[in-house]
Amino acid sequence: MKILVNCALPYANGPLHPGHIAGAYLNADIFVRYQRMRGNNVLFVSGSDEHGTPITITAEKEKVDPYVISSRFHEEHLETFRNLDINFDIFSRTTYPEHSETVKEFFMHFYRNGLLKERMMVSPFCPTDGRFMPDRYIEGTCPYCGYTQARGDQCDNCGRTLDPQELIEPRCILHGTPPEFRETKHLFFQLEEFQDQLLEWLDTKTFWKPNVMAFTRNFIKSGLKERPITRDIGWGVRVPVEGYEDKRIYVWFEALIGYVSGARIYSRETGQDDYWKDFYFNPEVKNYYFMGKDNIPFHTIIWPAMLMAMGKYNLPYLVTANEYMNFKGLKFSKSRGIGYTVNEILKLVDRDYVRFYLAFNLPEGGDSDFSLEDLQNRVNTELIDKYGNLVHRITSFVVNSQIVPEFNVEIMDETDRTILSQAADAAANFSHHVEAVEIKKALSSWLELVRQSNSYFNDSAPWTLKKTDPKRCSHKLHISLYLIQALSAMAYPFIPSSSVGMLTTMGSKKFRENGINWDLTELAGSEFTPVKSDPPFRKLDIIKGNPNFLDLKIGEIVDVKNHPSADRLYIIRVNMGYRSAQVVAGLRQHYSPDQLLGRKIIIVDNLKWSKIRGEESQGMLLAADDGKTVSLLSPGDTAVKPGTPVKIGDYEYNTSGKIDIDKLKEAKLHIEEVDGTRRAVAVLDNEILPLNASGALFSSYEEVSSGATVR
Ligand code: B3M
Ligand code: ZN
Repeated sequence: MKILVNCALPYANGPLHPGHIAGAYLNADIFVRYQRMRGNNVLFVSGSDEHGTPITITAEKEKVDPYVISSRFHEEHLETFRNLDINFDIFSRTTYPEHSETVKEFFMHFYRNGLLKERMMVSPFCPTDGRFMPDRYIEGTCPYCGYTQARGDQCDNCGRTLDPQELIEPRCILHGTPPEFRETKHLFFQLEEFQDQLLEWLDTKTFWKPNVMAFTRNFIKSGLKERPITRDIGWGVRVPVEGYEDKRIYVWFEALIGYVSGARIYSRETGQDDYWKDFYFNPEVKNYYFMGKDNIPFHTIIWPAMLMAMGKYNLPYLVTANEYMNFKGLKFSKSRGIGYTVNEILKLVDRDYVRFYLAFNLPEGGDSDFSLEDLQNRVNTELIDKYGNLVHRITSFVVNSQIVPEFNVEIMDETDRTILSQAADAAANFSHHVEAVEIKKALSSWLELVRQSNSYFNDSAPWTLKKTDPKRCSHKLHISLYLIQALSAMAYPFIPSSSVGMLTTMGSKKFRENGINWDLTELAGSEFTPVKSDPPFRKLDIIKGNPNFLDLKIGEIVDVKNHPSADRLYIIRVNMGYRSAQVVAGLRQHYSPDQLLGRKIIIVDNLKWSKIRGEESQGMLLAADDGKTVSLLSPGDTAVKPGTPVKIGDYEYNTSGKIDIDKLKEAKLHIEEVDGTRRAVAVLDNEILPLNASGALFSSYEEVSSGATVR
């Protein structure tokens, strides 16, 4: 059977974090590996989404071509997927010429069939640069919440979608000048023509998950409207129509076509030009789409409408979307320093452990939370204690006792029959859940069989039977080996390289002869000659190694008042992004309120709160003091946002809890020359480590000498 699996094309605009992987890629890879074990012929496609304004904005900041940015992250994403054993048949690029050709075919088909209509729109035009600006290039004050840095398309503070014309005091982010609003023509895709056809089709999707249906119905509720699919921008796929030379196709519209172009490119590269066609044109072939929840309407409405407009293409069979995996309740963000990238985690943790934990914690039914502590805990208790140990105990017992494991139907007892039927049930449930893309439930069926197999092996007590009933001992060992063979086969989609290692250790004849195959879950024909080996897993021990007990954050001073009853003290209000804190600080002899207002500083966020002369102090601002000068610490990068965590060397805060001033002193914060510049450093585990946030180091606002203490 042929199956097409398409995975949302990640924007080539930043590193992948666990949230991305848990959102769409790991579950797809698990699904694909399982389908291949069942002998199905899967085409597994994804690629880099290289267009769009986030990439051009990064490029303008770095003063390079957008292609430089997207190439950098394309390579990085490829490496991340490779390191995680997520193996697409093709990870394509939307800057490939074959992609623009495919887009052109779709576009011209729509154009000729009257599905693209020209309309006038009002858009921001930057008079300084003499060009139209994408909505994202306009910033201003949000009319709803008053946030001063709302973007033209959305307010990051209150989350509302915006039109740049709604912004108060709008300005262009490149030039700082106010935009004019001018008329400009665009082509609109006639989405509403497909409303009835879409509704009818959606009615057949009774097996879709509730979150996907809810998003979709919600999108349709207000009625489908025509949508502009061209943009006034210079980076993207060209519009193959006269009069549109300065415009480009809207990134979402062409990125979706990346699924088809990716399959075509794969076919050409493997020397079978027509290979892709069956996947899209043979109605027997099911098409699966995997993505994060914010991508749903594009895949359940826009893309199906485009495919309907094309005529003969297969519509999605199943669209499945996960919710978000967060980091301590916040969205992962490299630029804001929240959480880790996948590549950072892979430096500490084996790929199969990462895959196991992300699968265990997949945000399938709702959002989930990632933490390294939880990762270590789950891997050690669920994967290693329960499963790895079982595999090792069984194989090493057989090797050491030199008993030949042999199944003997004549001495089957009730426990044997029970465990064999439990194994059959587990395999059936597992299949059912993976096929419905309920990955966490599949893993639960597996864990259940792990638990049952542990009981079976313990209750069998082969160490006793060995002396009392060698024949039965050999029989029970055979069943035990069969159980770990079935478990390893079921675990393969989750932890592929470890499973292969274990099947090799247990000397599975079927595996030796046929490789990874669902047949390994069947008892019939199973034979084993285990070999001596080390335990399959080593316990994770990464957490207690993190000595950083300081929760340091970037703050911005937003208000300064004199303390009513202490003439050296200020009462300072600090914006920390997600909350604000009141801090009492002895800075009155060193700074005027004007000098402090608006400054970015470091605040110790896990210091016990205290009352200082009757006023509450909810943290401490870090300042250097060399005996002559007292100076606040300054972030090297002034663009760093309030709330950004400050790391010490590579250490994030280890979440160990509140501290007092004496504990703070143990970190020996001071100023030290690092590569010729005076920097704020801490001493942890006898190592001098610089404070840093978003890659930038800290110095002091005013000059202080090396060795100055920081408090
Ligand atoms: N690049 C959005 C995202 O990465 C977008 C998906 C395109 S799929 C055709 O979330
Ligand atoms: Zn707002």
